[in-house]
Amino acid sequence: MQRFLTYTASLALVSTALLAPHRARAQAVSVDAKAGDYSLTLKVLPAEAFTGAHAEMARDGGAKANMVDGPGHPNHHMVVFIKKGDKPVEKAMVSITYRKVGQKSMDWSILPVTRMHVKGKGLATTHFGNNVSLTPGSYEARVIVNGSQPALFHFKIADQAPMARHPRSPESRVR
Ligand SMILES: [Cu+2]
Repeated sequence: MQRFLTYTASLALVSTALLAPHRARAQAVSVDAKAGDYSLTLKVLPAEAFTGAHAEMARDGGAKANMVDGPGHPNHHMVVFIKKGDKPVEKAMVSITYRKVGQKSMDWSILPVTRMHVKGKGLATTHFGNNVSLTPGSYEARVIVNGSQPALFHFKIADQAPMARHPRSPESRVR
């Protein structure tokens, strides 16, 4: 177990270093919507590291984080920032579902919701979501906060996902 953890941590380091030059080219989505009394901002960013020396995220609750080099090889970080009035919400029951639009299969996927903040930036940067694998296309996401009415978001993922240029592509690793 100890050896496995060390291996995973060093993989995360290597991958962060390899991905870093591509980050500037990766697209960032930011969409606002209301869920009852809550003001939400959905952000879809390049996948973020939760572990290792270059960790950007500090997980502090909720579901397990999807690691950048874990199953599914997530290439994005889909998260929601929540405010009530002007105050960032640091504790909430959040559900996030999403689906690709314009496909035959339109089933909603459930995003396991991790609570995190930006490492070193304090709880005011709290947000909810996870790393996730998204192929290019149009998406909608539905977010419910503490049993609110769902907020509906629409966003697009452009052609170039960061993992597509990764030397160890998902395909080559699976087969
Ligand atoms: Cu995050």
